[in-house]
Amino acid sequence: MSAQEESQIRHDWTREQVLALFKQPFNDLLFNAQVVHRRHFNPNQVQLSTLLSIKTGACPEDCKYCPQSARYDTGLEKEKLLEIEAVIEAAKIAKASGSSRFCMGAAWRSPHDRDIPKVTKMIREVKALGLETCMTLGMLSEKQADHLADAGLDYYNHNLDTSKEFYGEVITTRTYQDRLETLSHVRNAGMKVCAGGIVGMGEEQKDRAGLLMELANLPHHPESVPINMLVKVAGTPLAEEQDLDPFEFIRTIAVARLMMPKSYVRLSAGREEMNEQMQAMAFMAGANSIFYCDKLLTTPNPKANSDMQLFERLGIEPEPYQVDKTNAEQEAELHQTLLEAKTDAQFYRAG
Ligand code: SAM
Ligand code: DTB
Ligand code: SF4
Repeated sequence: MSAQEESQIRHDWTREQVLALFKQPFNDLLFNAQVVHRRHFNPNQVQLSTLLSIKTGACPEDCKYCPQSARYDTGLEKEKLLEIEAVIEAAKIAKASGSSRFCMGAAWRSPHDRDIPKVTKMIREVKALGLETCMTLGMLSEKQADHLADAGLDYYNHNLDTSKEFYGEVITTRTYQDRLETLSHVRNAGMKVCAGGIVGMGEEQKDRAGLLMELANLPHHPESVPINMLVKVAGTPLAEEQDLDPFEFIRTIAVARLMMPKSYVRLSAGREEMNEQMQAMAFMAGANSIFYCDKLLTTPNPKANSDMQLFERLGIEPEPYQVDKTNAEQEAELHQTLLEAKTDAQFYRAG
């Protein structure tokens, strides 16, 4: 496939085509991904998102990777929904340390309607500090998505986690279709979509390809694609899973970059176990976002100062956040992207 074709916005990938990308020689794959990356992004800037768990543990779902499921004994202290003051305090620290987005996560299957006024207040107050906002609260109804969008939520994170075929090995309490429906409610409500998955759960390459195929074949690519390396937590069913070959992880990032050229690809959970060379290679492969906080939701993440030292050594700078964009400008951008997606899909089919 030519570099020209690789940079097209496509929504019609077959698994064979995705596997062919995975199977390129490593140097070719990295080079192609870097070329596509440079077409759409400054290669020396990385977006910083800070995570906060606003409601921890005791989750009724059975996701086999997750330390927060009530079904596994991981020794986690459960907590109620945080008070607004604690959230604002954490957001101020995130902003002061240079983060541009504040992501709030809750260990819920889905929010109760009674929680919506509390989380919409959090959105408004965090936005007022001049930060982009993201939430991940589980499945959303259409109405709940509309409420979050009305409060000004910029991104909603909801991961597909893995391929359709492997999904049942990992989660049984909600379906793949449930996840796709939540993503569609988020998109229809006008929010940006953050959707990705986890690798290293014992899945095969065809499942990693299947995950990326599902994401790229959505009607509109997620603006943000987190690629998490499984964090193995004692007490979860996946605690003893075998390590994934680090080069296969880098390949997954590079293929995500090729398939979703304009999306931010986030080098997400799992950085604590990666050395600096591996993280640098992930940036080379097209990752351009990280979680920048000492703790993810419940597990450790590299310290902010060690991330800044790495950036310094690599000549990378944090991506600045343009807070002055009006809603109308953002809507015009989204409209333009939708138009381009449609034109590109037509072009590709015609070619
Ligand atoms: N409860 C909500 C849900 O699952 O939709 C939101 C929070 S949940 C913790 C968000 C995502 O974190 C999961 O979909 C999964 O992709 C990721 N995650 C959770 N535990 C992880 C682990 N041990 N390693 C890597 N990623 C993990
Ligand atoms: C995502 O894709 N990764 C983040 C975020 N979305 C919410 C969560 C990672 C969690 C890792 C395990 C933990 O710290 O509990
Ligand atoms: Fe609950 Fe989310 Fe963890 Fe699944 S990933 S157990 S839904 S907190």
